[in-house]
Formats: sequence, C-alpha cells, structure tokens
Amino acid sequence: MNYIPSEIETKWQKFWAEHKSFEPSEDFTKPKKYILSMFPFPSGRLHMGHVRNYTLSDTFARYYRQQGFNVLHPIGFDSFGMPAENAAIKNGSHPKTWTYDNIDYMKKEFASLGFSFSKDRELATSDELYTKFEQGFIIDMYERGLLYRKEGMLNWCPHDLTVLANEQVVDGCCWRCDTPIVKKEMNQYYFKITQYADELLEDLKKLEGGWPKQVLTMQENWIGKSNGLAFDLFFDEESKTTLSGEFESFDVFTTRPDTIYGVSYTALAPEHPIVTAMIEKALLSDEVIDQIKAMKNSSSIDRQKEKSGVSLGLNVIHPLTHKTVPVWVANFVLMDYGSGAVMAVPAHDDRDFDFAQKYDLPIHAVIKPLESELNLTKAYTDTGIMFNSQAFDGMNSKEAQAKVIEHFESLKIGQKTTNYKLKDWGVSRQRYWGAPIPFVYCKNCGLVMEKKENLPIALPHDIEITGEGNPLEKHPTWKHCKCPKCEKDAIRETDTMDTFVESSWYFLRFCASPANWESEAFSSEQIKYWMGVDHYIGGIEHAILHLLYARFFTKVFRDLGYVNFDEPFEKLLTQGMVLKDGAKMSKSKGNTVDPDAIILKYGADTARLFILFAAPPTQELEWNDSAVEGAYRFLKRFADRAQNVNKMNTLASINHASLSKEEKNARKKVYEALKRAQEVFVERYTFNTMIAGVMEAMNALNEQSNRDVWSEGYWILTSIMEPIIPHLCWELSSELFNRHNLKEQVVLEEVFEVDALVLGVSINGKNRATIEVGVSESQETVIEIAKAAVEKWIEGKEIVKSIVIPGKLVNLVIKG
Ligand code: ANZ
Ligand code: ZN
Repeated sequence: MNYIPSEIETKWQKFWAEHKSFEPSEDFTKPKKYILSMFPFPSGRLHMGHVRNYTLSDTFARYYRQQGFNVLHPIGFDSFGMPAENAAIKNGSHPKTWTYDNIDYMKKEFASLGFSFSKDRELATSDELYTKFEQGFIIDMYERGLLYRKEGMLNWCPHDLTVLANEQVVDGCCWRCDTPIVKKEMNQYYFKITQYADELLEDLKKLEGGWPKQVLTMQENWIGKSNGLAFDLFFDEESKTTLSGEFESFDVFTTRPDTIYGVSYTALAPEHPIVTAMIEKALLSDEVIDQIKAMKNSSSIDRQKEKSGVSLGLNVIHPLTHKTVPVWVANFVLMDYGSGAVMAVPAHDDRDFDFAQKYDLPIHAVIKPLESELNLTKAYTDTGIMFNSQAFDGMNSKEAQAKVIEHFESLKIGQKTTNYKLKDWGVSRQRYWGAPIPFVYCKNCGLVMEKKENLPIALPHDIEITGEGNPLEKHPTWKHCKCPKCEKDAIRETDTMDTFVESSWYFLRFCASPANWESEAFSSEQIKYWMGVDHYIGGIEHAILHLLYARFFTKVFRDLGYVNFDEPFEKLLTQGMVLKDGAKMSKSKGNTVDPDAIILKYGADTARLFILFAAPPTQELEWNDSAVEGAYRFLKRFADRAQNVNKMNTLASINHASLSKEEKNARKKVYEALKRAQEVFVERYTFNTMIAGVMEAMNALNEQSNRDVWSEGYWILTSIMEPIIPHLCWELSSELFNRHNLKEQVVLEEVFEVDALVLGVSINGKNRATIEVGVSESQETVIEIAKAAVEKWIEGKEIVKSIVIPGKLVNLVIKG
C-alpha cells in the first residue's frame, strides 16, 4: 500500500463522524471504562501539551473499546475565565464570540488528530445550560451551610483587578500575570472546604497506588494538618491598664509544647485585633504605626524572607513560670493561621532565632542533643533531652509533648488542638466572563438566593469591557431585579464564580446522555454506572487546586445525595511536559511546534506515534524532528508490508511445530508484543516499550516469508497499534480483514514453548562446550550427547561420575 496519510486520515475521520463511532451505550449491564483527560481552556489553538494529553487518553479509550468495554471518553471546554476578557480589551472581540470561535477551531483540530471523543456529550462550561445546573448546586450548598458570605482580607491582583484564592497566589504573586498581590478588605463568598479538611486528608489513603505519590504528598501538605497546644497568654497588670481593660489575653498555637520553658518573647501578626485596636486608640507612636503598616503592605514573599518587627511595649505572664514575657509584632506571623499569634522560642525555632538575633531578644535553651553539646550558633530544632524545664527535666522532648499538653489541660489553661493550613475557598470574582453567583440583595429580606426555577441567571450580552472594574457592576440594567422572596426591587450579585467551580464537577456532567441532557445535570443511575473515572489524565500543574476542589465537590455531592462514592478519580496519570531544546515549549521562548503543521506534513498518526514512542507518559518529552521523521518512515514501511498479507476474515490456524526456526521466532515476537501491550495498559503505561515490541516483531516477520505467519502477525500487530495510529490501522484492517481484527486478541501460549535447551558441558568443573538437546530427551541421551561434544578431552580417560543439572549443565568427572 502506498501510504498517503492525508487521504487515509480524512477518509476515516469522516467515517467516524458519520457513523458516530465513539458514542457510549446506555446499556448499563456492560462492563465500562470511563477515560477522561483534563479538558482544555479554549485559548485558540492546541499546543503539543494538549496533543500529548489527548493522545494518551485516546489510546486508553481505543484500547478498552477493543477489549469489549463500553467506553466513555468525553471532551469539553473550560471556557469561562479571564483570557476571554483580556482578548476583549486587546482587540475588541466579545468574550463570548472569542470563546466559541476558539472552541470551533479546536474541535476541528481534535477531529484532525483522530481523537475518539463522544460527540453527544461535548460541552462548554460557559453554556447557559451548564450555568443553570451549576447555580442549582450552589443554591443546594448554600442551604447546607457550605457556602457563606463574609468580609475578609483578600488577595487582590492589581493587574487583573480581581480577588484570587490562596491557591492562586504563587510566591506572593498572581498565578496568571505574576504581579505581586496586595491585601484588600472585601465581601466575598466562600465554600466551606475546611469542613472536609480531615476527610480530604484521610481519603488520600484510598488513592494510594492509583495516584502518583508526589500528588498525594502535595495534597497532604496543602491541607497541612498540625497537632499541638493552644493556650491563652494573659497580660500583666500594667499592660491591661495600658489597654484600658479591653484585652485580657490572646491565644497562641504551638506544635512544640515541649519548648514551653524556652519562650522568650511572643509575637502578634500585624493584622491582629490587639494591634489594630492599639493603632486606633493612638497607643503607639507614629513611627511604630508606620512600621506596622509597611509590614501589612509588603507581599507575602517578602514577609517570609526578611524578618521585621517592633515591640508593642506590652508584657504577658508565662503560664508556667509566671515570669513576664515581652509582646512584639512580627511580619512572619500570619493572621490567617492558628490564632495569628505565637509563643516564640528562639533557641529551638529558626524564624524565632533570626528575629531574636536581629532585635537582641533573649534566647533560652531548654532542649539539648542526646550525645553532643548544644551549639547555639543557630536554633536547635531537633528532639533531645529537656532541661531548665522544671518537672520535665531529663525527659525525651518528643515524649514530653503529650505530657506538657496533659499538664496544661489538667490546670485548665490550654488544650490539645489541630490546625489546618487549608483555608475556605473564596469563589467571588469581580469579572464578567464567569458564572453569576445566584444571589440577590433586598432591602427587606437581606441576602436572598434565587429560586431554582429562575435559573440560569445568565450573563447579559451587551457589555462594555475596559479592563477596569466589574463590567456587570457597571451594566445599566442587569443588576436590577425583583427580590425572589418579597418581589420588591432588589439588586443582583455582580460577582461571578471562580472558574475552578466549573471544573469541579464537569466529570459528573459527562455521565448524562442525550436522553436527559437538557432536563437534568445527570441521573443517579448514570453516575452509579460510569463513576469513578477509571483513568484521569492531565498535567501535574493541577496536582493541588483542581484535584482538591473536585474531590471536595464529590464529597459535598455525596452528602447532598447526588453521588454514592467518596473519590472521583481512581487512577491518575500526570503527563510530563513537552520540551524543545531542553526548555518547556512556550510562545514566549519561541520554541513551540505547531500541531497543525506537523499534521499537514506527516499526518496525525505520525504525530501520535512520535509522542508515545519518544518517552513514557510521565516523563518529559523532548521534541525531536528526526525522530518524527523516523516515526513517519516506520508507518510507511508498516503500510508497505500489507503486500505480504492474505485477505481474511478470521485468524488462520498454523501448525506451529512444522515451522522453521525463523517462522517460529516471528510468531513468538508477535505474541510477545501482544502480551506486552496487555501489560502496558494495566501497569505502567509505557507505550514506548509496547511500540518497541511491535517494531521488533516487524523485524522478525521480515526475516521469514511464510505468508500465513505474515498474515497472522499483521492481523495482531495492526490491532495492537490501532489505539496509537488509528487511521492507518483502520485502513489496513478494513482492506485486509474487514475490520474483524479490531477487537480483543488472545495470546497463543504454544508459541512460547521452547523445544530445545542449551546446556553447558564441563569436565571436572571446567567449562568445555555447549550442546543443544530436545526438551524431552532422557538423561542418558543427554549424557551421550555431552560426551560426544567433549570427545577430545575425555579420550582414553575414565569417567567416574556424570552429573546432569536440568536445564543448565552436564558435569563429567574424569580420572587422570
Ligand atoms: C513555638 C515553637 C517552638 C514553634 C519551636 C515551633 C518550633 P505548623 O507546623 O506549620 O503548624 N505558628 C503558629 N501560628 C502561626 C502563625 N499564625 N504565623 C506564623 N507562625 C505560626 O507550625 C506551627 C508553628 O508555627 C507553631 O509552633 C508556631 O511556632 C508557629 F521550637 O510555637 B511554634
Ligand atoms: Zn425581599
């Protein structure tokens, strides 16, 4: 066959579209696989990272279809978000037009790559139908107390003019535009994800084996559970007077109760209410106030880097020694963790040590190493033996932690406490291109949620996007509405939702079918059958945010009675990056390769083959033009060998025993490749080794010319390769086998049977020769063959003993 990819590929893409070849069945008695790749943002064009991602999921989907599974392999677009608005600002296009034009283009690209997505379930999260169901869930969550509104200090991106979730602040900067964030006091909506903190942590255990370790660790650290002691520190009389009796004490949290006797100062966050009150009451000098303001305004990275602080001139009483301890404000104390105040132990904590050095505060050591001397050129943060700690002296500091907590509890001055780093998820965004939060403010009724029958609360189309402020806020009429409760004039919420809300449940939406697509988000039977996702494939950059939120939504939906399981994604495959010249492909570096150009030049099958052959999925993939050429040449050769093959509808039977050595070897290689393919899909997904197996088998087939062996080999190899190079394999398979081979293949074990063994022959332990003997040969015959092989060494000698070690060697012991 003359290989012309453009012809073959267009032909089969058309065939698949016309025949709706990849729609899953709603026969829920069949075994199923749900194969999902993380859906793309419709940025305009696919990049190679996308191609890799969807080639991987497509390979799984096609493989499981061959195996007889009912396969759901859907695709959608995560289509709300800022880039659509940025494009509007830049070139005046309407965000909706920009988004849906991009979607149309990317869908064509998907088709040109031969991806076997279900067409019926395609969606964009900016579709009004999607918004309608999402807003319904938001209302359910509000009714359950899982969504609330509060005034808080928020991360504000001065460039994008929007609030960011903590997760979207990377090293103190906006995750999108890298502008340092500032703190701003605003009202916003939060999901109570912290209510699920413990379950989100505990259930990571259920994902062991199915998810990469690295991702589990990242999630664990993000949730950040710490056990420790919380207790109150009381001001001394003089300080209470200074504070005019308004504050008696403040609360601190420590994970090192064993260091309690080493406390030499305490520190409050610059935002702490006591500090705020002192500023308001003019209890601090202007100079001190300025210093505190500077701490508040500096970005969170700077606050972690260079320590700064100032004394408040107040003292608290140590709860056990009753000595006075000075109170400071310190930039490294964060208001949104624990209680926003710490007991500082410079001898045993790095940050406290740096701070004490800088401001010349005392350092009291209370723990020393077991064997060496204590050296306080830096903090000693390990465990050790306690001293200067009254009744706890001599104890192991690790063991003392529980004891100190017990002591505090028995005196009723403190308690064991668990803290989480995880914060509630702030979801309000002051942007146009997002799902409106379905609430209304009414003068009579306060905050009122919309009625479900009024959903969706859709976006207005006539909008002016300038890049300043919230376009919905500035729209002349949209926000004016009637109160759903009392029918009087009211104002609509103009905040839209964080786009991570949409991606937190899209995998559930795909379970709906054309039968109920319009009427409900999904049915419980559909969810029961399709979930969990068997293979979820996507980038490691989603290891924390998206996966944590999707897990949270799943647990909430379970508690709302919508789903019947705890975790949505059974197996997670995080693909490596695509590099060129050693660097991640990116527009700014100018090292991208355009998928469309590759398809035009070589065809989609070459692109797919190269991507899967160049590296195992989890590793980085270095783009290599000559390897792309190599993949193309392999396909040409592969197509060319069709001339050696008989047209047939079933696999012909071959008398294996009667074959030549080369013919036997060719069959063995073919079945080895099949075995490997079956292992690769369940175990390590190293498609590169699977392809290598096919290449080896092709070489072995080439070494012989038996047409039956060729035909059988080709039947099997085209079926192994179909998930990777579907266009060529459908073409070959329909030409030669009426597509009968595109189904499960059975490994024929007889081809692995060995009929000759190679044995070493040694004389008095010294290796002298090797022999080949039949597997069923008797011991006596084996010895005779061995003797013949070493004749020149044993001539005229007496053999006193002959030992056969089956499968390995024959040792002859001779005299003289
Ligand atoms: C005294 C102490 C002594 C501490 C010592 C550590 C070592 P994780 O593990 O992250 O939970 N801390 C508490 N609240 C804080 C806040 N709002 N901002 C900054 N730091 C805070 O860490 C808990 C430890 O971090 C606590 O234990 C406290 O310092 C500090 F040798 O208390 B520790
Ligand atoms: Zn009202």
